[in-house]
Amino acid sequence: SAPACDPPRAHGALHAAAARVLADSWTGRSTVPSRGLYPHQWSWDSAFIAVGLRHLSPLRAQTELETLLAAQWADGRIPHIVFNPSVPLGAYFPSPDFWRSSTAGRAPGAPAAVETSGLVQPPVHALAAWLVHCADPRLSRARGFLARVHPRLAAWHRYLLHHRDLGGGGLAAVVHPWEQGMDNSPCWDVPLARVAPAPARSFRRADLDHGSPEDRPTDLDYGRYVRLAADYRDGGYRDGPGGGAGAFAVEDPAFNALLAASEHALARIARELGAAGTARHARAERLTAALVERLWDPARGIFLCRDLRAPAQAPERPVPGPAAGLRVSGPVTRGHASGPVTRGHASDPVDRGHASDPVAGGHPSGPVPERPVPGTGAGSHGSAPVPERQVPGPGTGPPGAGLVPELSVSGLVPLLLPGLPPGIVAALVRTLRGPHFALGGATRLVASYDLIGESFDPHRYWRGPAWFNTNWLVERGLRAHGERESADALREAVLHTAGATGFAEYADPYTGEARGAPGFGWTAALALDLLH
Ligand code: 9YW
Repeated sequence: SAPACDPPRAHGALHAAAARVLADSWTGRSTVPSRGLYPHQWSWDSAFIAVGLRHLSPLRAQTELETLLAAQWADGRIPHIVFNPSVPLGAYFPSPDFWRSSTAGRAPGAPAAVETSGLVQPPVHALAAWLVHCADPRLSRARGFLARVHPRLAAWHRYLLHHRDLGGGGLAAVVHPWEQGMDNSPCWDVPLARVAPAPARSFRRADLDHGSPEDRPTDLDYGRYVRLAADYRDGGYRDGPGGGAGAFAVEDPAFNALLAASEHALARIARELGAAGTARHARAERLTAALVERLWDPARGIFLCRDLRAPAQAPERPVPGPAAGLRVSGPVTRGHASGPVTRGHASDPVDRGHASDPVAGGHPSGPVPERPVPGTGAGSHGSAPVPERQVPGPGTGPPGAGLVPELSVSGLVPLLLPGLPPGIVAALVRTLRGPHFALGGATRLVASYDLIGESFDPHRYWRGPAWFNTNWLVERGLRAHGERESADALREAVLHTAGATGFAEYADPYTGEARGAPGFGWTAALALDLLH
């Protein structure tokens, strides 16, 4: 049955205002992130938006995800943008004539009936589908919602784990900064520097019609985004040898943590459908183990990105200690780091701590993993938490081979995962409160990037501003690990700032001042979710 939809009285106005943003952004089948800046359907935006919409209309929330999934490619990828044919071509760049999905993407099976991009975005969808189901299980069952989305979500995860395990260590890699969703994060500065930018005069940035240039990525960034996307397109959007991706390949902590969280959610979905979800939970734990093995930096107390294309030679000069901010890459490791990793425990619910979401237990079964994750002890059933020290990277010097020494909110998002070793949870919480993020001290919201990092900029997109989706994820992580006071404070800060900024796209992490587009979809949706 549907949950109570009465918002707390004090937040009644906020609830109504958020609902208005979502109503104004609804196109009939899906929700735009922003009418002006982003007038189509975006993949991870839709997932977050569905999480909020479920409190207003479970039917609209289901439709939101169904519309996105209808644009899935035959190889399983969920495209990062689904274009609305009634929006003029010039309203957003790159438009369908750039992506040419229905022709250039024929090999991986792009749909013919709808134009999409050929990139992906973080896999929040199974988590969103489960939460949407939980808002009104009766409606969900009556419409066969989970039965219809389950095979598509399973194919999506299969795509990521098979076609995108470019490092061979059991994690999915992104081949473009737009795929990870934090476009101009300082984490990409070194990997992107190897990409020859497309000439600025070869494209027109529609985003600058809506946002001020100092809040947005630079022209040089865009030149590189365009080059990478065009190369991928010209290789027919094929992954692996012979495909167009190549210059940029990064394993990102948030992307993979969301995949693991979504595997846990898929296990619950399978169970609701009468199957067991055990294999899915086990896979989520293997992903968690691979995250720890490949991306955890014990010295910095945060997960880092791994640059799979970092040059193989040793650094030429001494490498600075933690947080010194110099960007020096160590020798690349293409394969997985050595040493077996024990699987973590598999029974913790993704959504524990949220009283409104029914929590399914972890017994599951579901499809057998199509391929064991190398180096993670696949097939065994160990129940010990993932060991913390089997991590590339010495305690005080450079991070491990290929790890990018930039502290981003992405490295905090794995807090979401139930199977993280307690020592890592404690270290992440310390990092959140310490000088790099100062949560509860100088800031009330989690910044997108290291407050004392040399690339920090409180206004420039993913180089410092606080974003609402990542704050929602960190809030959930804090709550899942029993950090109730911090979670409550963060929740209040998100609600306050969302309301005070008119649901801005992002905000100055110190002052809470609105930046970017107003009336932003996921800001309104996730504020609504936090009200429940
Ligand atoms: C782009 C829509 C998207 C988000 C991304 C954000 C930005 C730029 O806007 O991407 O042109 O796709 O970085 O996370 O999904 O809101």
